Amino acid sequence: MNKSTSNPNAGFNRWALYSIAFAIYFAAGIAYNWYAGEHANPILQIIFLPTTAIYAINPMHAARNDSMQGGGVDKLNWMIHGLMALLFVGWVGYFGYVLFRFRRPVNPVADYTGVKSHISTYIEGLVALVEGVLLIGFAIPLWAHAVQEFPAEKDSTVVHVIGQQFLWNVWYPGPDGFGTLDPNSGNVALDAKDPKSKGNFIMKNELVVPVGKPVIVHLSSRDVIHCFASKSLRVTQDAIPGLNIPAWFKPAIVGKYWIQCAQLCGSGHYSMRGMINVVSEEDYQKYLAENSKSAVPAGGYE
Ligand SMILES: [Cu+2]
Repeated sequence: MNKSTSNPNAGFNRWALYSIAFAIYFAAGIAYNWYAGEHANPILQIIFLPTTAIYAINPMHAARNDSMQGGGVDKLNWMIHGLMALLFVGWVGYFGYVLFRFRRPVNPVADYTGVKSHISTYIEGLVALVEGVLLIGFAIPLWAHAVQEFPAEKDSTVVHVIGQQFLWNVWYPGPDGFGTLDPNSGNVALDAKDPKSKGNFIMKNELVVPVGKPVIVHLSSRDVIHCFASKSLRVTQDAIPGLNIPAWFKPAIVGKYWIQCAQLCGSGHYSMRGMINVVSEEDYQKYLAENSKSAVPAGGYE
């Protein structure tokens, strides 16, 4: 037997030393990340990984919600993170307690009876209950609102967005609505033979919409699965070849927002970014008028 195991206090002292060292490291990490903010050095951020992770999920750094329909997503996100934080503190706290309480120097012989209390079962039941409330009471209604409670097309800006390796084609309707696409074209192009294509136009990586009005985006893809995601506008929906999947959002603030493809879709995935330009109704009408003029001429090309 060496000296440390014969002394019942030796284990505790070592453990206390580790705890103090970790507390200092943790505090230094918090201080560093707080101080450095967005200019933090990546190597130091890795060295201070536990606190960097906490700093990274800081809601102050999450994309600001600039949509009118996205508040529920944020609320649900908060509740789920709150529950997870509670479980994290509970589990880690209990883990630390067990390490200390059952340390070797004071428990040289194992206890083969174990715990008789049922409290852990009750706690598990309670956690499952809270998770059930989050799922049935909040998550499912939120999803139903996003995918079933669509705003009326007549009150909305309606466009088609077609993903393609590695860009977004945005198809705007003309005065008679949407025409047809040319199936023989190697690109996403309008079929000028269809009279309804008159005034339609297709822009690349640019979606201009008026503020304060719902936008319905009919999503599809001409090659692989892409995903139309704009974090600040709280909209994310896959674009799948052969399907027309509508998604909607309601921009609240004039500004520019990224559309980032959120499905790994090939070697150029990283560069598959478009821009949603939220403008005033007046500017939107100007934009439509300007681009319809240079669009498919009346009567087609025949
Ligand atoms: Cu993509």
